[in-house]
Amino acid sequence: MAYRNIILAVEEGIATITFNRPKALNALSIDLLQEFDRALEEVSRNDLTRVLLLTGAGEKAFVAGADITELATFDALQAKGFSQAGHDVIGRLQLLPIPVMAAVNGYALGGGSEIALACDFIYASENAMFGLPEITLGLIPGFGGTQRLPRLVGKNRAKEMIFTGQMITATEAERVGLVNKVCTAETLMEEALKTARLMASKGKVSLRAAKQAVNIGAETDLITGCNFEIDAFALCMASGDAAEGTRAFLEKRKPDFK
Ligand code: DAK
Repeated sequence: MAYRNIILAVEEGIATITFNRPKALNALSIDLLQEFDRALEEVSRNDLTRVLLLTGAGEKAFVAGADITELATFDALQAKGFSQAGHDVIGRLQLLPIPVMAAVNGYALGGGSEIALACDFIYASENAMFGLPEITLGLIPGFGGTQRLPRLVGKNRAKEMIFTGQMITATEAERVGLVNKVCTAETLMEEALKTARLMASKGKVSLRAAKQAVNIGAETDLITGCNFEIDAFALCMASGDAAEGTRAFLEKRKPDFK
C-alpha cells in the first residue's frame, strides 16, 4: 500500500512505522493519521509481524503534536474528522496484540506524546522532549493523555505537565518512569531494534497473553487480574510455544518458536 506521510517497513518480523513529515516536525495532519490507521491495519493483518516499532523521520522530532496549521482552520466537520481519525488510530494501536515500542527521537508533544504513551514502552534519544502543550492552545489532551500519563507517572506529576504545558527532558522522563531507556541519537534505533528482535524471538501466543494480562491487570483489581493470568497461563500451556520452549530447555538448545 502506498503512503505519503509515513513509511512502513517490515523486516525479520519487526514492522517499523516512521512518521514522515520532517519539515513540519512530523505533525499529525488528518492525512497522516488516516495513513497511520491504514498502516496499523496492514500490520495487524500480517501474521508474521511480531513487534511494531514507531519513530519519527529526521533528527528533531518524533511527532510535534497535531498539525496546528490544519487545526487552526477546522470547521466543525473537519474537527470531527480529525477527532474520529485520532480515536480510530489510538484505539487500533491499543488493541494490537503484539508488543509496540516507541523510539522517540526528538520532540514528542501533544498527540505525539499521546501516541508514545499508548505504546507498551518507550526508548528515547538524549535530545527527546516530552510534553502536553495543549493547555497553551486553549485545549486539553484529546488522545488519552489525561488518562495514560497519570497512570504512568502519577496523578500530581501528570497534572503539573498538563496544567503548565511545560516539556520535560528525556532524562527527567526516564526518572519519572515515562521512558524505559535513554540512548544517544545515533544508537537509539539500534538499541530499540535489539530489544524488538529479542521480543520477536519469543513465542507469539505467550507474548500476546503476557501483554493482555499486564494490560487487563492494570485496569482491574488484583483477584480479577490473577484469574485472568490463570486462564492465560493455561492457554499458553495448550500452545505449541510452551511445548517447544520447555522441550528446548530440556534438550539444552534455543527454542524455535513458530
Ligand atoms: N504543527 C504544524 N507545524 C509545526 C508543528 C505543529 N504542531 N510543530 C512544528 N511545526 C513546523 C513549524 O511551523 C516550522 O515550520 P516552518 O516555519 O519551517 O515552515 C517547522 O515545523 C520547524 O519548527 P520550528 O521552527 O518551530 O522549530 P523549533 O526547533 O524552533 O521549535 C518546537 C520546535 C517543537 C518547540 C515548536 O515547533 C513547537 O512548539 N511546535 C508546536 C508544538 C505544539 O504545540 N504541538 C501541538 C500540541 S496540541 C484532538 C485530539 C488531539 C489533539 C487535538 C484534538 N481531538 C480529539 C479533537 C492534539 C493536540 C496537540 O497535539
